[in-house]
Amino acid sequence: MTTYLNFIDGAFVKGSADPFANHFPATGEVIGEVSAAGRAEVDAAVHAARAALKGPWGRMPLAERAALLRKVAEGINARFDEFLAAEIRDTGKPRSLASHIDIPRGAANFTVFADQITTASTEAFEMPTPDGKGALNYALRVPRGVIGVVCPWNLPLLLMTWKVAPALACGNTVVVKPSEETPATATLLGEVMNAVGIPPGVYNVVHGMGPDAAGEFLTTHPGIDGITFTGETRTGEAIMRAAATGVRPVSLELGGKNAGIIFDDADLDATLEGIGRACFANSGQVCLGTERLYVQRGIFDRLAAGLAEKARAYQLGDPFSDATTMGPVISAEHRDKVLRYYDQAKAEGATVLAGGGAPEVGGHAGGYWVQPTIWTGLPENSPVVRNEIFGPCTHMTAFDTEEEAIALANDTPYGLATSIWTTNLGRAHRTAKAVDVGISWINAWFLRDLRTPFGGSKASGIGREGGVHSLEFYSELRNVCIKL
Ligand code: NAD
Ligand code: 6OD
Repeated sequence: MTTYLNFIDGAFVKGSADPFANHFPATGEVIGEVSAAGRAEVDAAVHAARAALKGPWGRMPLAERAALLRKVAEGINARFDEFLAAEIRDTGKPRSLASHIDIPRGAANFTVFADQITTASTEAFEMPTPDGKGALNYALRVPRGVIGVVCPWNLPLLLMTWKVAPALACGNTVVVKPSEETPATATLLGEVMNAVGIPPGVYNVVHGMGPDAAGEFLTTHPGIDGITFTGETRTGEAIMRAAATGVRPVSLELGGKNAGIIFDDADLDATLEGIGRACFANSGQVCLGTERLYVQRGIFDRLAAGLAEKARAYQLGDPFSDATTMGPVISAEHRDKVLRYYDQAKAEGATVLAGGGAPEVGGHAGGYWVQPTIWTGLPENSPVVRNEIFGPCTHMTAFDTEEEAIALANDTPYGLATSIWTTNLGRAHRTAKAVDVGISWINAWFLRDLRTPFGGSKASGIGREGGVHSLEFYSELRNVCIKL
């Protein structure tokens, strides 16, 4: 049994709120206890972060700060296996996935934003003045201050460091509230921060739930200068309301109901591989995943048969085994929610091409398992086709024309991502431009260059992070005008 403590001012401390259990999703076993922060610990974390900002961190030259962030990346890599095991125990995701995506990206976020901040530039303008002597304007990039970082459970280390790394690179300090489901890697990162010499108070972690608990205590705390959040759209709305007090900036990366669009000229094998991952990777618990699939009529049946075969080929089992390709979903509550949609799809008369229920997974009876599932035949206004389910499932609809596919893809309150499959170059560019999302992939899915703008349109979020866009959120530009 591991006890997850809060990390405040460089020390691991017990919280004053009621502790809660941490479960291994593959078996449902209790494997740890989370010491939840009350208002007092959240307050202490915010004060420690403020003090660090005014102390050595605030005075540290940029090159030294960037060098320390590179050491954080090295520190994660040096303890790769510990981070990997911690992430697998918290989420149940297969080792093959976490070792290729979650942990390497957790480290890479620190090197990428160390590079970014050391190469960033700002504007300068010379201007004429009536006395003919002129003036010079230049912009200084200054940190925002103490940043509240609120994270989800689906890619815990990856998504937390995606925010912490640029925030620290810009000279801010942070208080992180990891998801209550996944306390482990944020806590372990505290040890790395201490080991590599990040000053106390720069990186703080408070554990607990969201509403009326650590999440809300943090986002409503007047000592927080900006909030970055990834999670559900409804939570994003609550956080935006909290941020309105004191006019604090927010960056919101929210939910999606992403459409995949497959034209009949697509390379079928490449499409099946890419779209298979888009529908089922991480048991469908990826905000960028494809839960609506629009397929041109000429290849619909072949695509449906191929995808159903892919769904049935997933190996559900021990997440620590290299043979396992799909883990459970995160919690009993989430499994029940996903299975309610599975039942609703059947009740509404969907044709189930694969899965559709809860599997038996040998030796893992208490785990939170659901089958990878494919439906056809539901109307576009079905809640199964409209709501984000966040499970390993997708609904397929046939279309005839490019215009029809674009209209279907855009008929959603969300606007996070799309994955378009075609070998027609003109059609690829037209469709990528016409689908109202923040991220369009063509003949690819979740192919990430961390310098690119990342974020959603409509109900999928506000703002862009990534590369210079992260610097724009995590710093402010102060214009200096000097009369010559
Ligand atoms: P969630 O919104 O339930 O929780 C996210 C975090 O917010 C947790 O730490 C939670 O404790 C906290 N929280 C909840 N209520 C709060 C409140 N009132 N005040 C402050 N904090 C609060 O999301 P989740 O279930 O952890 O994650 C899944 C969701 O995240 C999905 O909707 C998914 O699409 C979305 N997501 C989006 C992106 C993106 O980049 N757009 C990435 C990953 C996940
Ligand atoms: O790759 C990233 O940087 C990122 N933010 C991925 C988000 C995945 C959502 O589940």
